Amino acid sequence: MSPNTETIFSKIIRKEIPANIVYEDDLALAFTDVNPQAPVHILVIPKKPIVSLATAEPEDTALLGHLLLTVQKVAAAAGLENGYRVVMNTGADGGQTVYYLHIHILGRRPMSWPPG
Ligand code: DGP
Repeated sequence: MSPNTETIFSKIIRKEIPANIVYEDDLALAFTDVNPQAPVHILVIPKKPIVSLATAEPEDTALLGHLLLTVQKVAAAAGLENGYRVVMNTGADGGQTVYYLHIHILGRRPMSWPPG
């Protein structure tokens, strides 16, 4: 485990700081974003510390698939039957600010393309 995976999200996993957790299982956690960019804005993270998509390893293949199916489950539970956007900001140019792999689920407003 790289020491730079110790972020605010690690503290949320350990329940050391509060978060509005909407889903949890052995491998993943989902909670609402503190700075929502849409009426529904949820983050899905692995419990295994991974810095970003760019540093995920082949051994994380099943975990990454699990995270995407967690997105599907969480989005359905949030009532996003009309669709939603899934975003993984990766690295500096990708706009990543928290260096702990996370998937944004954004919903309940029309999305534009290209993203900013
Ligand atoms: P990104 O730019 O992709 O690294 O997005 C990080 C997101 O994390 C950003 O939308 C705000 C959210 N965030 C940062 N700190 C906290 C926190 O302490 N609690 C919650 N719930 N969300 C946080």
